Amino acid sequence: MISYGTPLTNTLVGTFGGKFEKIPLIIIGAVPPLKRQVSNEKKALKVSHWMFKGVTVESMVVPYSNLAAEVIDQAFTKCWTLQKPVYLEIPQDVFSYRVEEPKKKISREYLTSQRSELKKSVDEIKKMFTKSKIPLVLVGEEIIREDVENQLEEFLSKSKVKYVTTLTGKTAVSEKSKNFAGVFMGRSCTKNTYEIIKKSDFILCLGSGLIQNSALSIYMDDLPQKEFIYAYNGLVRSEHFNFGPVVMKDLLIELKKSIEPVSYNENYDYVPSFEKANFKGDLSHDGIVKKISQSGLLKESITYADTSVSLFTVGNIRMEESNSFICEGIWQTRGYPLCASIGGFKGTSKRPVVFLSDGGLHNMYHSISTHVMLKTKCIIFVFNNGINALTQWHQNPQAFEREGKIDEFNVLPKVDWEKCGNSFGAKVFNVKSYDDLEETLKKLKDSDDVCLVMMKIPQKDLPENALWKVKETMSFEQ
Ligand SMILES: Cc1ncc(C[n+]2csc(CCOP(=O)(O)OP(=O)(O)O)c2C)c(N)n1
Ligand SMILES: [Mg+2]
Repeated sequence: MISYGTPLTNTLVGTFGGKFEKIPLIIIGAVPPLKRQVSNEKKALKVSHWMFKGVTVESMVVPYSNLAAEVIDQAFTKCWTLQKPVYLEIPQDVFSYRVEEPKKKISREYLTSQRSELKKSVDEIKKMFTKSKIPLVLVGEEIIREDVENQLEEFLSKSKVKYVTTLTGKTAVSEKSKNFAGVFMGRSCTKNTYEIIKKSDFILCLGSGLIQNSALSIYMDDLPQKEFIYAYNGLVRSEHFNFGPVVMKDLLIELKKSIEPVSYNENYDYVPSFEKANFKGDLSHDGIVKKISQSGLLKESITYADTSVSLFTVGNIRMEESNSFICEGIWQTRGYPLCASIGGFKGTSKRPVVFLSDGGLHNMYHSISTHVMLKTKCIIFVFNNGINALTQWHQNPQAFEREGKIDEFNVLPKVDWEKCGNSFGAKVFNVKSYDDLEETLKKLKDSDDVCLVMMKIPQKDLPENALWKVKETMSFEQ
């Protein structure tokens, strides 16, 4: 529920995200009485239901009449059926109006596939599988939103097709299977993952609306030409056709029946690049992530990753459980995992493990207080490199070379994070070496506190799979 003015405009971007990613949000805008809105029009910013039209599937004013109950039920049903946001505007004079209780329970109006469109889709996909030498499936976030993880697992294990997930689709399916070939991060993929994506001649994208990401330099355009079929949002399409409505669940069931098992001549086994890290000298992104994932701490918890160079390492952790990883693969608000983990904890009761950048901590440190209040037992691992590394990586990656200089404006102000964490009631650990990290990890397992772990890493450390950008600029300069 949001009040009139700036709070409402602030929610527009998030609501758009909800529409794109399929999140059933109900936004209730509390606005002044219609009469006052009209007289205020010239003075105040007019936020109304029409602004929400483009970012929701239903946006309406709740009327001061017998229709109110019906309008509300209609909006809720649409929100639940399409799994997308709706906006209900309630003028102040309607607040005290009593509405009837709903006559029946709100339920999802099930969307159905058109059988002939479903058949055409399966035929086209089958044709491509038969023709292709190296087929690949790219799995995205809609698999979780549509609750079809089991149907997808069954199709994948029967067809033996190799699969990669997007960052937002990470853990939609098992990462333990031999057919799992990693997470797509453009040129920052782990070697074998990039290899199979580059070489495959046919990619079937299942439920992946969010693939490319300019903030992280994740582009499909870097790859050689290949055939794609996309199944997303009730449609199955390629350059040559567009079929629908085809519901994901129906499609997966039919694909399981129709696609013959495939085999590959080469080995594309998934090996995260951080596996090569050793535990000598200074802490590094890769070494830290390797040590934490080996410790078993991530089991039975949910991992949240920040918008930062660390995402290139954290995104490659092979997760033990399905639906256990959350990252903001497209909207890019750094620091958001500190807030998202509060919602994740309320929804699952699972202990949040947050991988945060120091810039992210600067942005959202006040959320530690909410974690403490709600007893989330959140563990916050902070990559304390003292700089805006991702920004620097984009602007001038040569700064990361031995002789390079980090730009002044990318150096973060120093903060006494120990005092900050303590003042909110968190337990703070300062980690400067792998021995410190190992000791801390032992303490974290049994701790019931919200723990802030400040990990000191050199300014110029980058994950192994982010180094390509530094090397590329070097050869370009020569
Ligand atoms: C709220 C917000 N402000 C600014 C940005 C732009 N931005 C993206 S990454 C980044 C710097 C990253 O530095 P840090 O958060 O410390 O992560 P690092 O790459 O150093 O691990 C900035 C400023 C953003 N994405 N979100
Ligand atoms: Mg930083």
